[in-house]
Amino acid sequence: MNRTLTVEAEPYVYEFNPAETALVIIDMQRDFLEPAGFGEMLGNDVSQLRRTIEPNRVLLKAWRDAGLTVIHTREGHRPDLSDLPPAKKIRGGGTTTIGDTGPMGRILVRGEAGHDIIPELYPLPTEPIIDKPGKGAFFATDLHAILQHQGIKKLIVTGVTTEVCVNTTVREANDRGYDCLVPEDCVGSYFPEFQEAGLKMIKAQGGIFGWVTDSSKILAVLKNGQ
Ligand code: TIU
Repeated sequence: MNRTLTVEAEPYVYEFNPAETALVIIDMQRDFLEPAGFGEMLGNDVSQLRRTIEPNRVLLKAWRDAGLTVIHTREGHRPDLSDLPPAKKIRGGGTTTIGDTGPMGRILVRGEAGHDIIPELYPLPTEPIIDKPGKGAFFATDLHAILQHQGIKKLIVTGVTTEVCVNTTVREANDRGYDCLVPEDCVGSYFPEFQEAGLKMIKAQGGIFGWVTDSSKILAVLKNGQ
């Protein structure tokens, strides 16, 4: 699919060539989304994130069916924790922190069950997974190189959480010259007020960081564009 499609979005229409656009799914990991995971252990309401699973599943299927580029990310650290900043390890002052044993293995450690992506959105072997130590998907990863090698110029960014890893990634992408579109039903926050503010911040001031839409609008143009 190598032609320009136009999606209704805010603050104005978003134009993209699907062949040059990647679907980037941020941190849909078991520890953030599953009941009894690290997120819920910290007292968060995971249902606020779980409502994004079905719209992400549908969008991912449509993107795959159209033969387009999909990238997944996971937040986490090496088992020896050598890439874990001491400040991140102690932040929050909790008794159980990153690297300790949690409900689904060592918390946010690569290779542990809780660190992996939820089964509903599990990556295909052909889809790169970016293992990132920070909130943004560009910091200390090869994401930018992978996108450049594949001729990707625009990103549709989904996943969790809206105001943390999604916003940080959109800001990093924007500074690197990518136009980002965020489907609001495919991103989630534990906090409804941050969901709202996180989306407003992206589309304010003429799309200072990017565009916001609903996945149904992307699905509609993909279908018509085929
Ligand atoms: N992926 C991501 O957003 N990581 C977080 O730590 N999010 C929180 O909201 N805590």
